[in-house]
Amino acid sequence: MNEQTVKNLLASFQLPVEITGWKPFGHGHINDTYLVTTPDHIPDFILQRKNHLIFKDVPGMMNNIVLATNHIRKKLLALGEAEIDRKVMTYIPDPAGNYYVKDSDGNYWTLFQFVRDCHGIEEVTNPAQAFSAGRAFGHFQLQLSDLPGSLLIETIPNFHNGKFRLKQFNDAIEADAAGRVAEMKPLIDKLLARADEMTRLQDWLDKGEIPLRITHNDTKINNVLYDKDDNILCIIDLDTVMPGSALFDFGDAIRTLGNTSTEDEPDLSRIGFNREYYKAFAEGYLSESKSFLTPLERESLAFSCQYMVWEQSIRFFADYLNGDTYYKIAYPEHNKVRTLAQVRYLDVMDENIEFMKSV
Ligand code: GN1
Ligand code: MG
Repeated sequence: MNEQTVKNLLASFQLPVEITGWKPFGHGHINDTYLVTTPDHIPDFILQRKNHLIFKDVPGMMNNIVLATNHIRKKLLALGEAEIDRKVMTYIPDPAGNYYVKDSDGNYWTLFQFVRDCHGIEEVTNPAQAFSAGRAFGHFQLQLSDLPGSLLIETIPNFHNGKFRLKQFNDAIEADAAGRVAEMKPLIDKLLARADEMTRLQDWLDKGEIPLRITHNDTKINNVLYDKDDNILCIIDLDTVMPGSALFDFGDAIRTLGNTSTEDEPDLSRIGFNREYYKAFAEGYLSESKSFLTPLERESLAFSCQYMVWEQSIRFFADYLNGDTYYKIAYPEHNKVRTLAQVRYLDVMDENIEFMKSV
């Protein structure tokens, strides 16, 4: 991206500030994100190119985000909270009221305020952080629990639908586009063997045995922002805020936070399950969500973690088999390494499942 592009984009948003610089920002696998700095940093901004090959309805997605953030903002105002612009994301509309601008190449760009004096964490390092992450995601679900789901679209249809993900995985095996199936056969069979068990969650949703709620759907720990004293500020990365199951959020958070290493750790011996963080996260989450969770949801929290790791395994795996068309990769075998790391984590989780249920 060059200076003129940045200036043109900011001009389209009619942002009345001088800019002092910009640089790539964050670790997203899907969008392109830039930090745009201003003279006194009050505030700085994030300019983000949304990947419209993945998010096929960017205006619909932005409508979801604006509905959700306005809903939260109204609640914060009613509570008389201070510094609301640090407690919910603030997106900037263009003069016509659109929360995106389209460039001459057909790319969609969005702009939001950078939350000042905040930090995210890539890896939890103590139980207190895990507890507050649980509270943060539980609270986010609670804040959105009275926003009618019918107002929101599915920004990526069937995003955490296990039956749909299984079909994509089977399609990738069938097509064998990158000629990688033979090499991976034992691991493919291992994951397929658990398909019935894992697609139970979607059965419950299909039958209405667990409710659709408005959920975040990408609850990695680095999507929570904290202030300098580690108080929760807000939840970011709202692209996948849409109707979903509360279990998706719980399970996906444990997918990253319960892992003693990263989702793409090449040394499998470093992948373990952190019981202490699991327990702390669950306690934080339940402290916010107990008023709305149903008994089946509560009973299935431990299972949801296995489900989300299985789902992520087959998502990374399908992308590897397809020849790396979805996730950004840092090196050629990255999706294979990610898959192996997720499968190892699933094994480790299985060893801890009785403990997880007991919590
Ligand atoms: C993607 O881009 P990022 O890091 O926010 C993906 C998530 C995956 C995650 C794996 C829209 O999220 O679902 O869990 O990578 N987002 C989308 O790290 O597919
Ligand atoms: Mg994301």
